[in-house]
Amino acid sequence: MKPWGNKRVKKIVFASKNSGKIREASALLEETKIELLSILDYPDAPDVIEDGNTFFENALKKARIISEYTQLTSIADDSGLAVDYLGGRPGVYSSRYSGPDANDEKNIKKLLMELEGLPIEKRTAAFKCVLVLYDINGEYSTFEGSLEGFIGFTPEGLEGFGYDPVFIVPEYNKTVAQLDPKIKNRISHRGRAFNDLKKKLAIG
Ligand code: ITT
Repeated sequence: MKPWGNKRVKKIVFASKNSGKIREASALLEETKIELLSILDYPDAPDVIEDGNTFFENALKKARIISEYTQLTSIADDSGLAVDYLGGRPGVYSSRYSGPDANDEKNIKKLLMELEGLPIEKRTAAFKCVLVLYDINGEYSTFEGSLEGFIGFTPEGLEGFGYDPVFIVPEYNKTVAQLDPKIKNRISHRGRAFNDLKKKLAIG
C-alpha cells in the first residue's frame, strides 16, 4: 500500500513558484486539513531545471528534488497549452514560449501572432496538467487532467494567469480569465487532476 494510503499526510509542499498555480492549489485543498507550503516558503531551495520532454518527467523531477530538500511529501504540477494547429506546441515550453525573458503577456502575443488569420474552428487547443505526489521514501503517484477549448482572437478577462485570457471554454463561451476562479477550479485541467489526487489521499 502507498504511504499516503495508510497514514494521514498533514503537511505538503507544492513544488511550484508560480503564484497563479499556488493560489489555485490552495483553494483546491482548502477544505482539507492539509497545510500547503510552496517553494516560496523555501527561498534557498535548489532551482529545478525543467529539461524533460514530457509534463510527467518535469513534474517528477520537481517533486523529487523538492521533497528531498524539504523532507516533506511534495506535489508538483507541470502543465501547459497544446495547440492543435501548432502540432501540440508550446506544450512543455509554455512558460518559456516567447524566449528567455518570457512573461504571460509576451507569450500570449506570440501565440496570437502564430495563429493570425486562422479561423476559429482551426484554433482548437487543450490545457494539460500532470501532477506528481511524491513521498520522502521515493514512492509517487501521478494524476492528469485536461481542458479543451479554442484560442480566441484577443485577450479577454482579468482572472487566472498564463494563457487564460485567450483560452475560450465552449461550454461558457467565455475565456478562462472571464470565469469565476471557483468555476475554473471545478472544470480545469488542474482542478480535475487535484480531484483525483484528493481521492488518493482519501480527503476528496
Ligand atoms: P513552476 O514550475 O514553478 O510550477 P511554471 O510556470 O514554470 O511554474 P510550468 O513549467 O508547468 O510551470 O509551465 C506552465 C505554463 O503553462 C504556465 O507558466 C502557463 O504559461 C501555462 N499554464 C499552465 N496552466 C495554466 C492555466 O491554468 N492557465 C493558463 N496558463 C496555464
